[in-house]
Amino acid sequence: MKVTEAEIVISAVKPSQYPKEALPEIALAGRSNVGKSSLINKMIQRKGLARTSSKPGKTQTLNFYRINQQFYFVDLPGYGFAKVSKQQRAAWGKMIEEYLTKREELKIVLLITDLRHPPTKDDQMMYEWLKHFRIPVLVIGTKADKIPKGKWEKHRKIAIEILQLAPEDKIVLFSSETGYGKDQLWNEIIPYITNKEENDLE
Ligand SMILES: Nc1nc2c(ncn2[C@@H]2O[C@H](COP(=O)(O)OP(=O)(O)OP(=O)(O)O)[C@@H](O)[C@H]2O)c(=O)[nH]1
Ligand SMILES: [Mg+2]
Repeated sequence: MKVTEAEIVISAVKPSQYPKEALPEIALAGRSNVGKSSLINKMIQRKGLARTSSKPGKTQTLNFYRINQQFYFVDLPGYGFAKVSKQQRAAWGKMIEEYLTKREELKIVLLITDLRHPPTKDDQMMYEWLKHFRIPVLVIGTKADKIPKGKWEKHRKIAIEILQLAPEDKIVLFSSETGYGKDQLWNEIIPYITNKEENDLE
């Protein structure tokens, strides 16, 4: 996919602020600091459009990035970040849950995990939760550049086991550093952002 336009439209904290054009949305969920915002930047080739940080807890709102006037990437705050208060965590949890369970425009969640490490308890809970609500999910193992290629398949298998991945799901390996996995990821998500009727005509 050639990205010609990418812009942040809104940093939302409540549903009344979500965009109203009814374009399809792809949300990114995952542990804090795992590389969600970096993945968006790599996919759209815009360094720094989604703000990233080496410190966890950078993204604190639902950030809607409109791509080619065609769809949105929705960058969610990360979970599992210890340095926020209980109240803050509960508020984020509610904000994310409300978005994920009620947003009709949401087509698929990219669940971003760190390929170097086995998925955490939080990752397991998130995966189960998405499956429970029948929200389509694609698991990404990112930061692949940080481990030798020879170990990738072993790490993928461990993640499949720990998440108890359903037969219909898969794990896409990715690196925001090198761009590895970018084309495969576009191929996976394009069906979710293209208009069904248009497809039928082709
Ligand atoms: N080597 C390498 N570093 C990465 C990769 N993806 C992200 N990083 C680094 O990991 C750190 C966190 O990246 P972010 O994209 O801000 O992570 P996030 O998941 O958006 O974090 P929160 O907004 O806090 O939830 C930054 O220092 C990135 O440069 C990757 O694929 N490879
Ligand atoms: Mg972020």
